[in-house]
Amino acid sequence: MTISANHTAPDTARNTGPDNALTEAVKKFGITVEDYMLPARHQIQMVDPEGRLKPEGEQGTQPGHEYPVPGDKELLEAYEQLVVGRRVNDQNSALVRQGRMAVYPSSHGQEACQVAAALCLGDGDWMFPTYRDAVAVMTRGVDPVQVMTIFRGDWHGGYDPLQYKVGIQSTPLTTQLLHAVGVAHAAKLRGEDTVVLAMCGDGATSEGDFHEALNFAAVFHLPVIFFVQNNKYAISVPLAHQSAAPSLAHKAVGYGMAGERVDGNDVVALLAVLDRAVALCRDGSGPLLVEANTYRMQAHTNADDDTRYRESAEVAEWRAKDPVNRMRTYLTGRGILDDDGEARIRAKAEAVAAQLREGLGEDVPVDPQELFRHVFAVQTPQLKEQSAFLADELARDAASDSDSKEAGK
Ligand SMILES: Cc1ncc(C[n+]2csc(CCOP(=O)(O)OP(=O)(O)O)c2C)c(N)n1
Ligand SMILES: [Mg+2]
Repeated sequence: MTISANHTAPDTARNTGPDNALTEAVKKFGITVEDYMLPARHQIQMVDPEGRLKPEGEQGTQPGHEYPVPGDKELLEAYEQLVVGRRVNDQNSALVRQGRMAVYPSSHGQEACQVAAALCLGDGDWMFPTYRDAVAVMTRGVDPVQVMTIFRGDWHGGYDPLQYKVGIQSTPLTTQLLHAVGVAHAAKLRGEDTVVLAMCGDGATSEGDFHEALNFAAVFHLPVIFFVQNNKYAISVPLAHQSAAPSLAHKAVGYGMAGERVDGNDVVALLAVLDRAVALCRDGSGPLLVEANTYRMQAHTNADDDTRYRESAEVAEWRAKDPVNRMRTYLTGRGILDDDGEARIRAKAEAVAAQLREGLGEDVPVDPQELFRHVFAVQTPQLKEQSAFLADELARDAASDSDSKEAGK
């Protein structure tokens, strides 16, 4: 996408105007614009894989990249959603095996990213998810059965994007980033304080649309957070074959936006970094790029055999960094979570799983004539002819069915 002359940037160039929100924000941090845009030297990690809160000096923060630990209420809510998210991932994988869902790209192991992406947003904000972000969409408040509708081969997306301010779960890689940027641009022109969270994977960062979306968002100072879940694989392609950059967060500075990398299996650090990113975007200091360092624990989808391209030892190494266990240990250790709390949360997760089994267990009523609807505003003669042909065939089928029933009496 070339930015043409009639797309004049609505405010001053980044480093010239005294009113530039980003420059003002950076001044507040007391560091240079470059040091602000470059990610901190280390990824932000607040709770280690053993569930211990790290001392402040070891969390990977540095001047201008400091993050307070989120409040207990937010952390407990996050844990609840982690447990529900894990249960939903595993329930859906079982439903695929039972033929109740056509496909499910599981986010098992990535639940911390999913939950934080939804919890950092306010009611008026927008989320643009991918096919792997069903748990994030559900955490945002969309009915679980509606969220999964897209994965059972039903023809529509399941939910109304406008009602929930959640785009459809995009399968064409990275198209959703452009939609996100468009919504952010519109919100800014209207003077709304909407923040837009745009999600993609590590593989998607190689798409042309990724470049176009980031460049446009940076030039127009749009309130977008590009949230990259680096789960180390794009189907069978490992990260080393995807990018030679020191990290995906480093890509941000090339566009003129701030980048940060965070432990994607540490929901505490994720919430801290994303909460601040939302606040910065709302203040006019967007866009930002946040890279979450995580791992896809299961195959790409049920149609993929991951043993053909990665070692089980690598998967085992990441199992030890599990986001759900880590948070449980941390909260239990702090006395925020006890056995009763755990039992209540588990019961809630079971209730959501039961809702999915029930909702997705019902057959979808199919009307074959829908093949011809919603394609053209005015139907073409060929489609009309095919539709009539199908109607005739269906009527003859129905008649022969009832004849054979009569004969069988
Ligand atoms: C435009 C486009 N090209 C190719 C594909 C096929 N495809 C589906 S998923 C995928 C890998 C994406 O990897 P990544 O962005 O890392 O996301 P992940 O699946 O790991 O969450 C590819 C190449 C697609 N869906 N869309
Ligand atoms: Mg990936």
